[in-house]
Amino acid sequence: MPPNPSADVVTRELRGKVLLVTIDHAPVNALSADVRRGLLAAIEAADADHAVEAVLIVGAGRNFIAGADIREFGKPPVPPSLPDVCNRIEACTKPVVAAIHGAALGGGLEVALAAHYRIAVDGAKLGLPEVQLGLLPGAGGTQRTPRLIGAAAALDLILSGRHAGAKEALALGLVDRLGSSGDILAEGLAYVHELLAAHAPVRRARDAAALDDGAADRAASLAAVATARAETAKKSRGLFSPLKIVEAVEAAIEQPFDEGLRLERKLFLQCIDSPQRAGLIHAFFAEREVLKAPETRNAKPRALDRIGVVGGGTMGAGIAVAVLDAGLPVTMIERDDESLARGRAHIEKVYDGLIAKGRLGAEKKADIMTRWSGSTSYDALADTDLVIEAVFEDLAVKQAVFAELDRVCKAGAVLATNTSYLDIDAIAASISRPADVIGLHFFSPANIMKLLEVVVPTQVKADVVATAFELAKKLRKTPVRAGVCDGFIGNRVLAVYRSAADAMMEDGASPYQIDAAVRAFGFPMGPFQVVDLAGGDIGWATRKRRAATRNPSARYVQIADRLCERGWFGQKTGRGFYLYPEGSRSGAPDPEVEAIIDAERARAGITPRTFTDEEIVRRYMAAMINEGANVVHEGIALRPLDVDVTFLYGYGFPRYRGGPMKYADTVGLPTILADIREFAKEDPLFWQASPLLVDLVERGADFASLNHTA
Ligand code: 3H9
Repeated sequence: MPPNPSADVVTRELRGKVLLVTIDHAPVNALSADVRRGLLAAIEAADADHAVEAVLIVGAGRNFIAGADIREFGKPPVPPSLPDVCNRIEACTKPVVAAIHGAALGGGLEVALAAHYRIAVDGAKLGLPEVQLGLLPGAGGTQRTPRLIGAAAALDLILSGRHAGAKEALALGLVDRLGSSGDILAEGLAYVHELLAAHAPVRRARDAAALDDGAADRAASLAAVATARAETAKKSRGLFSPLKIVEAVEAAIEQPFDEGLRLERKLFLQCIDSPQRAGLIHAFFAEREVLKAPETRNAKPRALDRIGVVGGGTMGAGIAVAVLDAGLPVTMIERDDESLARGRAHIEKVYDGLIAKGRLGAEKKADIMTRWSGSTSYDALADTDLVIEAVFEDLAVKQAVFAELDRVCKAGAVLATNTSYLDIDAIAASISRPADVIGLHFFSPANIMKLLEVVVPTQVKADVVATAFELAKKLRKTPVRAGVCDGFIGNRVLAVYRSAADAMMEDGASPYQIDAAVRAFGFPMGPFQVVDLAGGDIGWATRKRRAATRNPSARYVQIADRLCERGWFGQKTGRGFYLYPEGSRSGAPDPEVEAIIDAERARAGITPRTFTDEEIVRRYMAAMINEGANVVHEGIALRPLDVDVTFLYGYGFPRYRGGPMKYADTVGLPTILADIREFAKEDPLFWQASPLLVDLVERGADFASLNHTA
């Protein structure tokens, strides 16, 4: 007999009158072709076997079923399709019960909804998260869910993609029973026996009554659809699948079940074909791949029980909040009592904000603050396992802090700097234990932003890197491994596309047009809005510091300097590139800024020209991609996907485009290279094609080909 791989991943065992069907496909029981075949065969066998009176489906390991096998999307489909498998489960002539523990997500929940009865235990997570992958539930989820729990609840679940726990699933009507113990098999078998004893009939979600034909029910359901459609059109700017979800759920109300399924299939295939699906699924795998830096495999993290933070400014306080939120104690060091009090006040302000919004109780805040301690003496850090320095961005100042840490910290303590661009090798080399020094580059506000660049200097030990990744996990941050250079991955690439934006501004595009074009691409803000939010003075200080080392032949646009000279630093001063009347956070275009830009163009001898929005995006993206390629080429980023995750999590890159390098592959690298060569005719010094980009184009390869596991 030919080998039957489904036999390994879906096992069948007759337990008395019950056919126990176990899906055992590590790591998460995804519904690969073998699993689908195995499930289908199991139901066929149950129907054909007189000894079987009911079927129980369970998942082995930590989950029921995590959903369709995401790795199969974009490849030629392999039968049987999941909708066919679900329909076959539902059509089974004997009661089929799904016993759910862990994840029952996407296609996993759809399998459960096709079963006739469902039981879930504590810790179960039920949801239809397809929307997060640019999809809609494509195996009956848009048709069975509203029939079981009503249109409004189904729309909420499917459009948000959120997970419901077992209790909520029971309340919603997604499951029929809660198991009282954690033993899913025992709970499932007991439930099946109870159903058999009660002669419970086969009961199909396609016939369920939540969308009754009654006129009132129908009107309420259609109203829920109308509301969802209006909200979705407003909220999911640029996303393809949410409105398709609304359309599919509407069909569940208005059309017979089989018609609805047909529409769902059609819409699902449209989603599968959309570049958004490819971008979102790339993001899903990339954010898991970044966790696999080589050091995390080869070394064990050190202890992380007590954390120190040096500096109580915006960054230090934000980092301290992130640490406190992770349930860890934090010791903050400041130079004097006043600064320390300010540091504590910064932290309290974050929690007071949550209290004001009703998201935190005063008692909880008090409880959290018991884990905070402060001191003006470095000696208070003697016991800490890891210290993060977040003081003024100046090498000498930081080296002085590290000298103190070297003096007081216990052997084996990890000494981290939050510098955004300084040479961490130089910081490490200045103390007696360079192997314990690492960069932890948080993004502001540090308690909110998910990105953590783990900057790996040359002398650092592998277990220190592994500790940094462990810290990221505890803080629920997304770590990206970066090498030491000016700006690491993110800020280095940012500096280049900011220059491209400045050049376009001086050449004739208004900052408002550039921002609008970048927003239309999918970023939440354009580059000049970002300057106004962060504070123009920060970049100005950096530009002044670098003036002496700047290549005198490189183009330097002075418009931002002109604004800063007037004290227009952005939101905090009420004006920057935009005007912010009365503390408003959304700026209005400023004719005076436009006049300054005109004057600067005249000073530079530039005759302004027009740019289309498309031209703006092409230049902006070409600059970002080219520098991203350089960062990979130099080994600053391990792979293109590390650049992608940096931009998705730290710079507002639209997730549905997967990140700049994924986007480059979508457009085609020859097109990007041709653009760069075209732009180089105007400014050959700035537009130098990255050797990696040239090499990939010559080989007919793409960035994805470099995304192997590090
Ligand atoms: C769908 O179902 C479409 C249908 O409606 C219609 C079809 C016609 N496939 O996250 P973890 C891998 S769309 C393949 O670290 P955790 C993951 O890459 C799907 N692989 O574990 C990782 O691999 P590696 C709807 C998958 O315990 C490993 O499993 N479902 C899948 O932190 C462990 O993952 C979803 O969107 C998959 N579906 O969290 C659910 N899922 O070890 C997506 C995971 O090589 N999954 N992997 O890096 C999740 O949300 C989480 O993985 C889960 C476990 C909560 C299940």
